[in-house]
Amino acid sequence: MSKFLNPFPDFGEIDSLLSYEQKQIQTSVRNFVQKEIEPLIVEAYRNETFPISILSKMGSMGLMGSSLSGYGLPGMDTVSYGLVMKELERCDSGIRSSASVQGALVMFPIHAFGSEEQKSYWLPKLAKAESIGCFGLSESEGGSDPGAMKTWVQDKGDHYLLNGSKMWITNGNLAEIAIVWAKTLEGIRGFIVPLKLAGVKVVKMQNKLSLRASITSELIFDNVKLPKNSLLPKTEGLKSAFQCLNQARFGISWGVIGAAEACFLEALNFAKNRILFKKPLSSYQLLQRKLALMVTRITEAQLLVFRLSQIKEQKTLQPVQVSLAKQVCVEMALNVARTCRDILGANGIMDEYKTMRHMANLETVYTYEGTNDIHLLILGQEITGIPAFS
Ligand code: TGC
Ligand code: FAD
Repeated sequence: MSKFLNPFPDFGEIDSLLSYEQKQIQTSVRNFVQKEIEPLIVEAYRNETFPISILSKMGSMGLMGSSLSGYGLPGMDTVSYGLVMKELERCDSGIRSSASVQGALVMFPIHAFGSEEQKSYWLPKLAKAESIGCFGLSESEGGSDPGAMKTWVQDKGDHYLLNGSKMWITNGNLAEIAIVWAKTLEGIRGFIVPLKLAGVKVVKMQNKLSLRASITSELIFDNVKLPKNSLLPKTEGLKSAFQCLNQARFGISWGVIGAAEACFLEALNFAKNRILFKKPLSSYQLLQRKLALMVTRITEAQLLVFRLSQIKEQKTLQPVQVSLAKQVCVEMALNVARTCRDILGANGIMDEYKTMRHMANLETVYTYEGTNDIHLLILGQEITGIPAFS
């Protein structure tokens, strides 16, 4: 077999750029996923449940908030963090989502905007997955425009009063706390909301046709009395919420490449073994064109995220570069998954093959964390200087 396909497409020779430690991290996460998560994923997807037993194992492996440091956190470098996301999403986008939300959307805001007391209490627990968190930004009336949110918090002197609702919240029914973004007299702020408080209702959203191995919930807040220490004191408007999204969007850009590689390898293997018109399917020009284009697109994405990781490591990565990566990588992965589904023929619609599960998941990934359109509009604004959102 060509050295480039042993075992995954590596025409950019990215592997040769990885340090010994980065390769060790990738291998140990891949082995963990294959042994502990792959055997559970099809059942979880069929039953629309999350395989909860894996959370504490992910915690003990340092996969929660792995790029954060201090408070006993792993402090992984940017490429290692990307490789973790990629290996998780090679199995299922819902599995990567659980770690993205816990790390980038719950631990990151506590780390970046929390008080010393909040950080030292919550970060070690969340890192070990002894406690699970969720992130409540989107509401039912237009997730792309979070500034139009209706959820609000009033300062009542000795406590805060929270009212409103959040929709499409990953990990909601698994979570002990939610990072809730709400309007206040001083603008939008973030709060750590314990979901056991009186007046909080968490409702599982059922019958999704995508990201089924992930829990998605609605959070309803009816006159919830929040203690004063719930406020994340350093949050300043929507931009603090967007800073969390930058972290998660970056991880998604790496993650979806894992899903694309998984689909590609499944389709390649199928095409090599499928005999049609007396020859292997892979011997036909039309097939080879599809395979060649997919490897090309995957390689472009691999090179892009590696380069942006170097820039992130230098702490100069701009949000617009993250938008570019999220848009390019997710669109690539979705197109690869659709092409692979086609190559598998009728078999491709069965869950014995992973490709259609990835394809359906990627429809969610295309939409959440800023839709593909929103990221193109962010790029358009950067290029022209004209915001076209409204
Ligand atoms: P706009 O006026 O443009 O900005 C408000 C303030 O925020 C600053 N800012 C950013 N700062 C850091 N990083 C970014 N990416 C930033 N984007 C904007 C901006 O400079 C401004 O700062 P200041 O100092 O002037 O106040 O805000 P806008 O309301 O007009 O928003 C524009 C738009 C459309 C780009 C934004 O709303 C957007 O990104 N919409 C998409 C919403 C979204 O991505 N939601 C995701 C919800 S969470 C989720 O989906 C989790 S999925 C779970 C999983 O990962 O599994
Ligand atoms: P809308 O904003 O209504 O957009 C609908 C369509 O309009 C899209 O095609 C969009 O691109 C387009 N559009 C929007 N604005 C413009 C414009 N100005 N110009 C042109 N076209 C435009 N949110 C959280 O806060 N926390 C979570 O944990 C979370 N998890 C999620 C899990 C799942 C499974 C899903 C599906 C979503 C999740 N979300 C979460 C919500 C997600 O972030 C939103 O779905 C997303 O931001 C898009 O919002 P919307 O669905 O309301 O679509």
